[in-house]
Formats: sequence, C-alpha cells, structure tokens
Amino acid sequence: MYGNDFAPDETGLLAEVEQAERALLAAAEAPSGALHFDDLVAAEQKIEPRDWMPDAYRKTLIRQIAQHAHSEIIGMQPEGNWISRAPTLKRKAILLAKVQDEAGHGLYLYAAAETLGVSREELVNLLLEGRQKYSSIFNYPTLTWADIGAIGWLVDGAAIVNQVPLCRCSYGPYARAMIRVCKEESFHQRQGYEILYTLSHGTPEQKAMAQDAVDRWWYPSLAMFGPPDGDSTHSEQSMAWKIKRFSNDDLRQKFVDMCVPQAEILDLRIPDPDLRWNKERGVHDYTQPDYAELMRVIKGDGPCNRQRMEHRRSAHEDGAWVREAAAAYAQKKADAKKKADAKKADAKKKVAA
Ligand code: FAQ
Repeated sequence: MYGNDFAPDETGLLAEVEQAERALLAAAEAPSGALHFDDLVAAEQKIEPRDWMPDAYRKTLIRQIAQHAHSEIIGMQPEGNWISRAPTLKRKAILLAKVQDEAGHGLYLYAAAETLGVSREELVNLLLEGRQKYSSIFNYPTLTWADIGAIGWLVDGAAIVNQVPLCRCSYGPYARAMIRVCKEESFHQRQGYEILYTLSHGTPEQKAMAQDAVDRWWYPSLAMFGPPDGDSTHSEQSMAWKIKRFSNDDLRQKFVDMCVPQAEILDLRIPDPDLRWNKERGVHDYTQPDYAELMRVIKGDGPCNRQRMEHRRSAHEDGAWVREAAAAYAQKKADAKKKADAKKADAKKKVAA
C-alpha cells in the first residue's frame, strides 16, 4: 500500500518532523543566556513561557493555538457521526481510536495555549460564545462512509502539510505539541487513504461513492489553508516571528502537488478540469477554491455551523457534572495530602523536641 506521506529517505513529511524534533532537542541544549526575543528568534532558538515576548506575539499565538485546539474538538463531530455505522468491527475500532486521538490533540493544544497565560476554561468559553474560530472544514457534512476516507486522505493530509512546518514554530510548547500531533496525523491520513483505496478497487457502486466523496471534499480541503496570500491578515507578521514558516498559498500548492500522484494510485479523479503540470513553474496549475464561500463558512454560514455549535454547547452542558466531580475529587485528594503533610511535619517536630 502506498503510504502517501511516507518516504524511506530524508525527503518525506515524516522525515521533516524527525528533523524538527532533533532541532528542538538541540535548541533545548543551547545556552539562551540573556538573548533578547528578536535574537532568539533569529538564532532559531525557541521562545519558552519564561521568556519575555511582545504582547502581539503572545496574542497571535493564543489566537492560532486556540483556533487549532477548537478545530480538533469540533473536528471530532463529522467523523463521530460514522462510529456507530462503520462497515466492520475493525473499521469501527480504528475510527474510534482516531476520533479519540483528535481529543488528545485538542488537549495538547489547550495545554500549550495555557503556557501563554490563558486558561482552558476561558478558551472553551470563547469558542462557545462564538468569539473564537475553528477550521472551516468541519462545517461540511459526512454523507457516506467514503467521506471518512476522504477526510483522512484530504483533510488530515492538508492538516499535515500545514502542521509539519509548525513543528519548527518559534514557540517551544506549540512546536513540541506539533511533533506528536503530526506523527499521529500521518497515521490518520493513511487510514483514510486505505479506506478510499479499498472502495475505489471494490464494486462500481463503491468506487462511485469514493469519487463522490472526493468531489465534495476537494475544494473545502484547499480552503483549509486560509485566504490567498494577498488577503491574509496575519501571514506576514507570523512569518517574521517564525510562527508560520510558509504562506497559505505556498502550502496549498504543496498539498496539490502531493495529492496528484496519490489520486492516480487511488484511481480517483481530482475534480478540477484545469489541473495540469506546469513545466516552467515545476508545480501544478489548479483552480482556486471559492474564497467567498470560505468567508461565509468562517462567518458562521456554512452547511453545518449551527449544528456543530449546538452539539458542542449541549455536550459541554451535559459534561458539567463530570467536571464538577473531577474538581471535587482533586480537591478531596489535595485536602488529604495537606492533612497528611501537616501530620508528618508535626511528628518530625515532636522527634526533634
Ligand atoms: N477556517 O491571516 P490568515 C485539524 C481565519 S486541522 C477558519 O491567513 P492565519 C486536524 C484566520 O483565523 C485544522 N478560519 O490567518 C483534524 C483569520 O481570522 P482572525 C486546524 C480561517 O492564522 C483533522 C482570518 O481567517 N488547523 O484540525 C481559516 O495567519 C481531521 C485571516 O486568515 C489549524 O488550525 C479556516 N480554514 O492563517 C481534526 C492549523 N483560514 O483570527 C479532526 C494552525 C483562515 O484574524 C479531523 N493554524 N482563517 O479572526 C494555522 O496554520 C493558521 O491559523 C491558518 C490561517 C493557516 C489556518
């Protein structure tokens, strides 16, 4: 099976993750001394929570990391829709594990954001009040089982292309979270790819179902990379701070170029009649997604925005008792520890006397 982000040499996306991991370890060893923020960034060192950083840098990171965390959590819904209807027990177990992984990614990301001085509770409230965003892609419905394959291949594929460079982000906790997320996402991508491969080599009806899913998910996946560079408000500053390493359009192009040979192996058509290799540029020409649609979806008017938010709000309310019970249990344990420590200190005092 052609594992599409996998390369045996040092050129694949996973190899890039390994290189970023080595660089992170090296940066942790390097003496940062009294280097100023700008010098640390220029020297490819990591900014850590203890370091001084400009307010705007902190704000940008909170915005991006929170949006990313919310995407992982809301992103559980479209796939969760198929856990109870997966075609086999094995497929069901795999999908269950994948959706659970997304919850874990949300957790790493909320934890990374917390190092910047906001609490997870605050961030969750901002999402629930509609004051922070999540990725546009999760506002599209999953109509058939093949959509689970298309999400794995295209949505996780786009997520990896976007997130591998984030493993080299200048903010240490975000970069470290991304290493682990990317390794897991690459597994997710392969499971989606394998679902589509199986369907496209099955009955004509299964192949048609796979093609229909790719037709519906292609352009929304291209839109995940954000507005075109000319309309991207944050790219220039984020790239100067080495939070982002590539522009939205550069990553979108990389994704298209990665998908073309994979689609051939899948024997599925990318729904773009103008997609072709451009010999001069050394990349594929392709049709841009509908950015007006992207803006509508971002503003809340996509096919499933209301449903996704309603579901998240009711899940949050339904989970209140779990949070209360967990907090009460933690308090009980902390009180018991305090009591035991005080008793130990008392006993020590008595022995000393
Ligand atoms: N959706 O100036 P830019 C996943 C907003 S992967 C919604 O270019 P920036 C895995 C943007 O926030 C998905 N909003 O912004 C998974 C800004 O608005 P603001 C999550 C979007 O930040 C798979 C405005 O437009 N991945 O979850 C979108 O420099 C399967 C202007 O845009 C990440 O979050 C959009 N598509 O670049 C889970 C990756 N695009 O905040 C489950 C980290 C743009 O000023 C199942 N994030 N906007 O009000 C990033 O790399 C960046 O934030 C970009 C946007 C590239 C998304």
